[in-house]
Amino acid sequence: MKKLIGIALLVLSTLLLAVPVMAPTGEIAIDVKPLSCPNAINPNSMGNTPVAIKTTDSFDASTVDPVTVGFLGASPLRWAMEDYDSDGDLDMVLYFVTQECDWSAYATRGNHFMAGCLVGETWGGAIFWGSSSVKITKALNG
Ligand SMILES: [Ca+2]
Ligand SMILES: [Ca+2]
Repeated sequence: MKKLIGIALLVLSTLLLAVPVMAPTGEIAIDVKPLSCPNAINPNSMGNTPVAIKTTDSFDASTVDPVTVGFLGASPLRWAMEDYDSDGDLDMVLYFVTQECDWSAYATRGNHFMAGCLVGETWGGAIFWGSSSVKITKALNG
């Protein structure tokens, strides 16, 4: 019986210790096509779509684990820390191959707006997400 209580206490203390490691989740600010508005996208383009993760009072973009980030189902080709909005803090700008992004559910016609959703994790395991409007300029070919 004493042994069981000991094991129970051990399990309990392990759980309590694990709590601070469990990171919070939250919505963050992103900017599709940084500094450009509206965020016009031709889903048939051979190029890349840049998306900035902004550093704000409540989120530090340097805590982002870039390989966990997905934008409309695509993984980033490359990324860089830069102060793209010139507000004095470093943001993360990620580049996605436009044709790897899943526009198919939305791009049945040209010239309309949809939500560009980004998800990812910090190095500490906190899940975050962000969304920005995107203007689809052309219907998706094929
Ligand atoms: Ca933009
Ligand atoms: Ca900045």
